[in-house]
Amino acid sequence: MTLLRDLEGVGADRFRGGYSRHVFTAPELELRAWFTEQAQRRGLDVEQDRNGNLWAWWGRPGPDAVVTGSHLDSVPGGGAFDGPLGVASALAAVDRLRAQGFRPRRPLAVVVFAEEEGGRFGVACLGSRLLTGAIAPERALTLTDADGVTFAEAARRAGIDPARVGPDPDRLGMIGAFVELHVEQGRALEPLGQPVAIGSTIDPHGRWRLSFVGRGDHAGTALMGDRRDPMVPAARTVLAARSAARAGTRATVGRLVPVPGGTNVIARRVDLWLDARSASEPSTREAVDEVISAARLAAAEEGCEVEVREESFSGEVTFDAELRERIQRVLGEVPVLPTGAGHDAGVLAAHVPAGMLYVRNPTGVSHAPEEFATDEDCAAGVESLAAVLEELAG
Ligand code: HGY
Ligand code: MN
Ligand code: MN
Repeated sequence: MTLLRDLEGVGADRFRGGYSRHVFTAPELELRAWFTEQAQRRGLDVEQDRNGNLWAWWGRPGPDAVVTGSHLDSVPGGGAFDGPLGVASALAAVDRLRAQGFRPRRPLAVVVFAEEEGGRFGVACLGSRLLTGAIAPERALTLTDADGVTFAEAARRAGIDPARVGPDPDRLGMIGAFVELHVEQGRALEPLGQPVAIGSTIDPHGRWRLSFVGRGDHAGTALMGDRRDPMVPAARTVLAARSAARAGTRATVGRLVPVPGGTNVIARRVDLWLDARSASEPSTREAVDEVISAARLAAAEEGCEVEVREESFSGEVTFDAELRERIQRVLGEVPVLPTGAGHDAGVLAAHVPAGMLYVRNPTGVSHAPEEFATDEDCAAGVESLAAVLEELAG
């Protein structure tokens, strides 16, 4: 997709592969500047809200606005499409509508939400959670990144007044409908031979941090029987996540950080993060409880302490039925898909009519460089999004 090609290379991560574009870091700020320039070139008025989300308005901001967009930040080593495809497609849809001589009869906005992945400060959908009051500003402001920089400090450097961070009911109240286009994550459309789908639900999902504390020592001199090595219960917890993931539940440890992390050093502390999801909250929590019990047993058997903290949890989301039917009428017979991936649309869905469009990903892979969508399918996504926006704002 032409607009996406503008972003190639920005935040390329030579060590991890893919892209690392974390909120308010140089690459993401570069993408924000790109978005602002592209939106202004289209005559849209761009503003940054109190929480660092960008809003590009076609027409004066006002009630009953039709809003689309997504995010520009990525996971570490992420793909090129997760987030930016929704933003670029929204700009391309504006082009298409303007070329048709369309003039919205309701305010229309393209939004870029901040920190959707939680890749820097650990809480997913931070920008939309702040907007909707789903996270307390005090908690958000004190979140820290791997270097100990707080969200407050990073936001301040990005021109945001930390004292104003928090719920924005007036802005939320302006949204009449929100539709997010996103690359498919999983591989349902390829076998169906369809380029575009409509979202139906988002699985309940959460993140837990487990911190194991033992005794640091020399790898070569500490006798095995004397050790309190936190890496051992951490490793058993990773395996427990795999065995707890049954009957459709997904449990993952993708991030594990030993301290100090030396080759010849027995760690004194190991932090790991568990990501758990399934179609129901009870089964998600059941799996998590099983993992946590295994972690506590493993820690005790190794003479280590363990602290468990739920960092975020999102309940099941069912997108607005009326909006979905309206989208369906516009797009005709396209598949309707559930997803295990969280999105800002899922956060907004608790407050405003929200919906999603997915563009086929032939690899099905996401959160990795292999994430992909063909130009033809991206064009089909833009055409679908433009038709939906015309229906909603016309
Ligand atoms: O983790 C997720 O599901 C989303 O990509 N933030
Ligand atoms: Mn993602
Ligand atoms: Mn995403």
